[in-house]
Formats: sequence, C-alpha cells, structure tokens
Amino acid sequence: KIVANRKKEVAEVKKHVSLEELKKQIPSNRKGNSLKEQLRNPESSGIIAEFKRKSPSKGIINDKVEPEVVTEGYTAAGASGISVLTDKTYFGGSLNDFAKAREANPDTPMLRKDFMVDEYQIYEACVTKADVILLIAAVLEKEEIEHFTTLAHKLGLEVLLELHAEEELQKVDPRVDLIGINNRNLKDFTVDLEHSIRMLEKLPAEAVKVAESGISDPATVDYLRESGFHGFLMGENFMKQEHPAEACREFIN
Ligand code: IGP
Repeated sequence: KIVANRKKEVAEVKKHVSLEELKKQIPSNRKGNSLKEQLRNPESSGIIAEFKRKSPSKGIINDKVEPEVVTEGYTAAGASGISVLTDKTYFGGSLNDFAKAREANPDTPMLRKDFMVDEYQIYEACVTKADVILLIAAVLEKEEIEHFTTLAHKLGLEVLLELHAEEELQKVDPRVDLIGINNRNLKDFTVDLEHSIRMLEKLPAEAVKVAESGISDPATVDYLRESGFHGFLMGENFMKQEHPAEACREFIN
C-alpha cells in the first residue's frame, strides 16, 4: 500500500519537473561523504541519528523541531551519519527537510530515508545532495535492487539495502555499500534483536552492517556492536525528546 501510494506521488511530481529537467540539476563533480568509510572507522560512534516527525506505528513523534537545528546538533554530538525521512504521507517528511539538514551538515554522511520505487527518486536524492539512498528489500524485486544500485553508483551515491525477513537474503546484491537489518517487523511493528543477530550471521563477512530501529539504550548498542554491527540507526528515541540533539549527545557520551 505504501509503495502504490509512493508511485502515485512520484508520478504527480514528474508532471511538474520532468526527469529530463531534473537531470539538468545534477551537481557537477560533487564529492560526497562516505557513510561506509565512516562506519568502518573504529573511532566512530556508529550512530546514525534520524530526523523523523511522525511514523505509522507511533503517530506524531515531534512536530515542534526544525531539521537544520536538530541535525546540526546530531553532528555536533558525534553522530557518524544523519538520516532524514522524505516521505510525507506516512512520516511527515519532505525533500525540503532534507535540503535544510544538508545545508547545516555539509560534511556528515546523509541518508535519504524513503521508499524508493522509481529511478526518478534516485535522481532527486542526487540533486538534493544526499550521500546514501535506502533500498528496502521487502518492497523491491531483485532486479530493481540491481538496477537502482547501478544508477545510484553512477550518480555517486552509496546504497543501504534494508533486510528484515530471511527470504530477502537472496536479494542481496554484492555491490551494495551497506546492509541494514531492520529490528522492527514492518507487519506488526514488534522489535526482535535476536532475529537481527541471526540474520547478521548469514551476511557476507566483509559487509558493513547497520542495525535499524527500536534502539533506546547504550547497552543495546554495545551488544549489537559485539555481535558484529558497525552502525546503529536511531530515530524515535531522540526525536521524542524536546531537544533531540541533546538526547543524542547524552547517548553517545
Ligand atoms: C529508526 P527508530 O525505532 O529508532 O525510530 O527507527 C529507523 O530504523 C526507522 O525509521 C526505519 C524506517 C525504515 C522508516 C527503518 N526502516 C523504512 C521508514 C522506512
């Protein structure tokens, strides 16, 4: 349902800015920030802090904060990367939020968090100066993942491939830069770390691995790190606070 909606929305946007016009806005020789390199660095906190106004499981999380303020604070707090939701219908985000966060954080690896269902969105990510795009295995065919990965790399973007269920392992394209395992089951919203760790053991040893969702205490990060994860994507635990960046700072220190 989310995918069908997202496809319709993209078709609507295309009516205003065609793919050809969008392509003309691609920044020339921009040097992006590598999230993969950042997470491989053992000195890095590994925290990828997310800007998320609302979600289907929680409703409104925080509608009083600005993306540039929060994300600049995330960088200052020592986050290794920033994720910004750009889906409007389900998460209250936008490319405008992303652009504001980008401007405030020129040197931090930034992930465009959305349901990527059309190559048009990958060009948008490039034009908005994202460093990484998310591909969700649960909603894409293996061929789409391959095709989107080729395009992303051509445009200088890294790919974070998100997995949840075991059946999705066969969709892993060895060229993806990072593999995320979503701790949250998108069907019933339950969080299960042990399931993620079992999945992790089936991934290529050299892959850079990110644990996503439902993380709310530093002990969990330590446990996931010891289990083999390099990155930890956290949203709600920070965003539900009045000052998300402060919460991030306390968490990292
Ligand atoms: C963050 P949390 O539980 O810390 O807010 O989770 C992130 O993992 C979550 O927002 C997410 C997500 C997604 C959102 C993971 N995969 C796919 C939208 C689409």
